[in-house]
Amino acid sequence: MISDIEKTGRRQIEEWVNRAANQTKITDIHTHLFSPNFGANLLWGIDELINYHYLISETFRWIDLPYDDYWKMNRRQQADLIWKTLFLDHSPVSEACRGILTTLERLGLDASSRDLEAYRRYFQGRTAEEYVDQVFELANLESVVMTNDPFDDTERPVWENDRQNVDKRFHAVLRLDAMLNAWETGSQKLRQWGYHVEQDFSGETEAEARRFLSDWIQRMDAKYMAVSLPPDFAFPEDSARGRLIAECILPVAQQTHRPFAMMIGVKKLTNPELRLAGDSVGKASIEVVEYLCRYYPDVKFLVTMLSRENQHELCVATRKFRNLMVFGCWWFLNNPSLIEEMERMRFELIGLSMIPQHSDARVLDQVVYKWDHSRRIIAGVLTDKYTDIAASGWKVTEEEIRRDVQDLFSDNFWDFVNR
Ligand code: HDL
Ligand code: ZN
Repeated sequence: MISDIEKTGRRQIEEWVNRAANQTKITDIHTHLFSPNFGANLLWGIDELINYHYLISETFRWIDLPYDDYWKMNRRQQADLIWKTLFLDHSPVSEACRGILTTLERLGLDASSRDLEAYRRYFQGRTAEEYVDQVFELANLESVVMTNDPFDDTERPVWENDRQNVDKRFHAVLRLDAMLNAWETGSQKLRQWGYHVEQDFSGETEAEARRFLSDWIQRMDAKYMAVSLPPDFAFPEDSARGRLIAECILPVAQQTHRPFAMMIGVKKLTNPELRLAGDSVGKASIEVVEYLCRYYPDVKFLVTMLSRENQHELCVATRKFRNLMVFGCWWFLNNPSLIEEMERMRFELIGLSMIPQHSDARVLDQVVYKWDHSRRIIAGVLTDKYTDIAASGWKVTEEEIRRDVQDLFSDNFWDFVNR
């Protein structure tokens, strides 16, 4: 039974929280989006939205088509198949399907028409540049943080020849999976680029790998270094990855004051036939996170874990280490039921000192739905939390709610990066 003060407080608090949650511009701290000057690397429009790898795996659950037959199709044919399977033959109730409907509606298109050709016509003749402006406005974004891979042959030339044209709303991150998780090929590429490294770590390998990291952090003005890691990630570890983290990543993170982001728990290519859609999840060790935060107190760690089973212990670890910043509801956790559970757990265990969400958007238009959905869920949980303290007589004000939401949606990240 809610008391009178709660009822009054609740309605007023809900109005304040919703206004703050909708009006506060977001820094989206992890995406796979690209500034338009990266060309085709920036995905946008209805056919890319429908071809999101989440929907590819969901489609294959319903069809017997050989995987290779799908991969031989062009994007339009692939989108037609996904649209028919997940939207027309079955109701689009999954979060990835629902997201497309939210985006269509926010773009002013008629989701009830189910007219894919009409949706395609909407995008004809558009340019990426002007669509970025429209989408940032719709999603109320301040900026996004990209995932930048110097080992990607289509991306590296832009950093070498056209970095002055990177849109200032797109911040860079030095993504290091191709170095840390594939040192044999990674070391070969570093050698090609003039870094004197050897796979067996002989000679000046460690110093040269550090030079590579420093060079690219500077070239990109990378806000942090990042890597995705398997469920069995261990540290310290007598492996190439263990040595690179210990002797290269951590020293450079300390020298540059750039955080090291660990995205832990991805099981790569559980079903390789699905390619990018084939990755899965596994519970990882929180002890590794605790060890790194404890023994490297001068390094800042951004951490997100993929398994639901890791979330509570990650919150507790975050309480223990001020150099640990938990962020987001990553990938298979980015669904309303789990976002709600995770944010409630975080607000109750660590208060407002965390980064509640990132979009992980791969297609520009996705930020519209990913943030619509998350703003609403986060606002709902925050309303409960403020109402709880108001019920005890605490004076909740709109000004302080706006301050707190600004921290959650942007300033906690920038304060951590710049600390
Ligand atoms: O490693 C990552 O950054 C993951 O987010 C993968 O890119 C994954 O494929 C993804 O898009 N998850 O949302
Ligand atoms: Zn990602």
